[in-house]
Amino acid sequence: MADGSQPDYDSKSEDGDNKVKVICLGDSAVGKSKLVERFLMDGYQPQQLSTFALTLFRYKTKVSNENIAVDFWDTAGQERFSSMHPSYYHQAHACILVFDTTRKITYKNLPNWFKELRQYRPEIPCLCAGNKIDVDYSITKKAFGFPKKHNMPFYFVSASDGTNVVKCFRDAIKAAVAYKNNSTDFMDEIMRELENFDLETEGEDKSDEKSDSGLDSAGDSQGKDDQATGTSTS
Ligand SMILES: Nc1nc2c(ncn2[C@@H]2O[C@H](COP(=O)(O)OP(=O)(O)O)[C@@H](O)[C@H]2O)c(=O)[nH]1
Ligand SMILES: [Mg+2]
Repeated sequence: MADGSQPDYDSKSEDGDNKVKVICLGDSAVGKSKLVERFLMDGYQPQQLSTFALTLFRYKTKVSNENIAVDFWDTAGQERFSSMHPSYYHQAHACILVFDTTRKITYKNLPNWFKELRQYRPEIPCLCAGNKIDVDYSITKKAFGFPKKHNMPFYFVSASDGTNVVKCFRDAIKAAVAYKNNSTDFMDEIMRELENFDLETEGEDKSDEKSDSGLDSAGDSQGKDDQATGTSTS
């Protein structure tokens, strides 16, 4: 580490904890860094990986009684170039795909990020977060087709006021640990939990007939490759 090289996530941490790596992906300025900061608040020790201009934040926790050291990786803005250095994906155990609910383009770009993720990490659990809902809470009445289509847990979040941030990151950690420990049904479990989970806002009418948000159309209609990941029955 001191030389700026990457930690090895196959081995245990210095104090014997199981180690997982969680990455955030999405366009520039969607709030990836702020979300990590919000989740960690004061309990983090950022470490600089000079070689790759990346920062990682180590967070110690427990999942089902196992001590876990989680490294959240953050970029130094490389996402501006619409793709990440392969080292960012290397050995990652879970990914949070983030978009900005106030900027459609960041939602439309999700399939591109997802595609790149799958090139490097075909199997890892992926969660989706629509950030900045504090700007306009009515956005949470809209439906977003992309996460549903890929069977990803979806969270409306706000790094500014903290809505759902802990929930989303805890689920990402659980998914990462389950993936590393070769457990199979963790996503089902998270999805089931989410079905009984409501955003704590002044939700008056919860009709089932949410129409898909107009945000969705462009990105999805041309996403032919989306189907590849959809079903695999054999
Ligand atoms: N209103 C609002 N602004 C946010 C929120 N999260 C991030 N921002 C702002 O969005 C900008 C980009 O955030 P940053 O975390 O640097 O984005 P990143 O490039 O994805 O890491 C900053 O000016 C943040 O203050 C949020 O939940 N609500
Ligand atoms: Mg950032």
